[in-house]
Parts: sequence; C-alpha cells; structure tokens
Amino acid sequence: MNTLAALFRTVGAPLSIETIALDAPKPTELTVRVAAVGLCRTDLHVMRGERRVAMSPMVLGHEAAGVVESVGPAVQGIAPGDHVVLTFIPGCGVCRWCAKGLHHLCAEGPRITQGPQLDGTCRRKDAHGKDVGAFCMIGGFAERTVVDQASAIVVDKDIPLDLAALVACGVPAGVGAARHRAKVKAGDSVLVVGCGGDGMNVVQGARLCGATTIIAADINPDKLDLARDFGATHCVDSRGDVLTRDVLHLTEGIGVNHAFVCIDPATTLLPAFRATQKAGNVVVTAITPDTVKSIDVPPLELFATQKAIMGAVYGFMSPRLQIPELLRLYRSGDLKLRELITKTYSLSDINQGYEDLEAGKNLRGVVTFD
Ligand code: CXF
Ligand code: ZN
Repeated sequence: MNTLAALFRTVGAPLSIETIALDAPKPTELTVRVAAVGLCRTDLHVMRGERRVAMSPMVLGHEAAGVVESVGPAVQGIAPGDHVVLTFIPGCGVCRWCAKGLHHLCAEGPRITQGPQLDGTCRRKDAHGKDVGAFCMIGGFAERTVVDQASAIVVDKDIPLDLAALVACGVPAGVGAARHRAKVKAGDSVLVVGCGGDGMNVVQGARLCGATTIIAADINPDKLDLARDFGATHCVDSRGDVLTRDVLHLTEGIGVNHAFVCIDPATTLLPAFRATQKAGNVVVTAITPDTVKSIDVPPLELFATQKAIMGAVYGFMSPRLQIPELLRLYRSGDLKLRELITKTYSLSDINQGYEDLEAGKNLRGVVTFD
C-alpha cells in the first residue's frame, strides 16, 4: 500500500512530505494506522545532523500511538483494532536484558538509528524505488507504519491516542529518570535543567515521588511558568555559573540531592554537577551531538564529593512493563498528559511544528491524523 510520510533526506533540510510504498507486515510484524506522533527534539537532532543516522531517506518519528490494522501470522497477543503505543527501543524478549525485564537495555537497542526493521530488511520504498528507513524501527511520521511486535505495546482503548503517544518517549524519559533512576524520595531536593519534553516530566516525576524542593531551570521564562504548574517550587536561569550559584543559595549552600541534565549536557552537566550535594545523583536524560566526544568533570572533584553521574534512557523504565503503569497514573489524575501538548499539527505542517520547537514555543507539538 501507499502511505504519506515525512522523510529525512538531507542534513539541514526540512522533512520531505512524500507518498511512499509500504510493504505488508512480515510474520512477526503489524501494520499500524498512526493516530498521533510527538515532535521530540531527538528527531530535530537528526535533521540538523547532530545525531547521525545510518541511511537516508528515513521516516523519522518515534513517539507514536495508533490502531493496529493487520498482523502477521506469528504475532502473539496483538490483534487488528488494538490500540498500541510504539516503543523506540524494541524489546526482543530473548536477550539477557529483556529476560531480566530491562527492555530499555535490549541488545537490539544500538540498531535503532540504522533504518531497517528488526529483521534487518526494509519495508518502505520511495517513488524512485529506493529503500526508505524507519527511525527507531518505527517511522512514526507517516499515516501508516509497519513495526515488529517487539516495538508495540497494547494499551487500553479509553486512553486518547494523542495522550498515549506521549508515553512513548518524553513522559517515561522524564518521570522514569526521577522515579526509577535517581529514585527520588519524599522530602528530597531536585534540580531540573531544561524544562522541555523530558525536563517537564522530570518535574512531575519528582512531584510524584514527594520531592519538596523542585528547582526548575531554563532560559525560557514561559517554560519556567509552566514548570510551576507541573510541580516546580522554585525557578532559576539555567546558564552556567548563575545556575550553580542560585541553586546553592536555595539549598543552604549544599546543593540538591538529585540534578537532572535534560538539555545540552555539554554545557549544563558541570554546573548541574556542582549544584548537587555530596553523594548526590546527577542524571543525564538528554542526548549530546555526535561531535561532542567528552565532557570535562574534574576527576578529583568527582572522587572527593562521591557523587554519582548516571545515564537514563527511557527513564530507566521498561517500556513494555511500565508504560501501562504510567497510563494508570494518568487515569488516577496523578500524571498530567493533556497539559504537555502545546499544539497539534497535520503531517503536512510538521516542519512548522519543528520551527515552533526550535523557537521555544512548544512543550510538545503533536502531529495528529484524522
Ligand atoms: C532517543 C535516544 C537516542 C536514540 C534515538 C532515540 N530517544 C528519545 O528521544
Ligand atoms: Zn524522543
């Protein structure tokens, strides 16, 4: 069948809206009619060439939810009509990490920027007959996609699909970083540097964990205003020395229990590290451009202060096991989802959505389909 899709073709160019050919699903795959897909900053990093992918053209988009249209004969537990959230790391189910329930560490994870499906072949072709890849084995910037069952999680049908899409990336990345990586406890103090799609969810994750001091840091005052609605108790400018100074001032000179680096680790990690108290945690949720090969942290300072610097992909949550848990928190009123969406776009307006993200106008832009 044919489907309309937004393709990454060239670094620095807008996404190209094209009709492409989409093959039928292989035995372990399913066809999904995409209902909603979030405009995450990671896709923007790819468009700008800051995060290299292995092939082009490629359908970007990795924060998607939709309705299953057809399934291959070997698919288990997923049927046409089911609502699914697509996960940007597949859970192969058989590697040592998946066997331990740590699907966010799946051995197949490093292949998600390659382009082909989980089985190594492509399902999409452009009008010239050239193979088209699918970012994160999803390719969500399209009316329809074909994914392996390892990338799909069935969710309850009462959850609106635009909100279901959000728990595919930004929400678990942020909420999970607070709950499952840093393991924020009641009464803890938290710093969140960068209150975008990930950071705003760290703010609400810290609130869910009972943190009593939640310091939001950003350069955009609009994001800071919003952060208060999500649970921030204090707001500061996120630039370098000012950041460290202000956070120390708010924490009796000792720093926070947990700092979260949710934007541009190359410039924010060290100030955040220095705003963290001894034996505290510094959690990196954001990606760094491929050109940045290292970030300086004075080793003696690391040793002497006994802080932990840790990474968190998918918020250190198993998407397979814990996305349904996030949706239960939404249903109980404890997790804000609707409030994360600034604006919705049609697929043909997707480049406007990314311009708005770059201009700092959007917390989350979402492409929706009729
Ligand atoms: C990213 C993480 C790095 C690889 C591509 C997907 N996740 C979410 O934005
Ligand atoms: Zn993302």
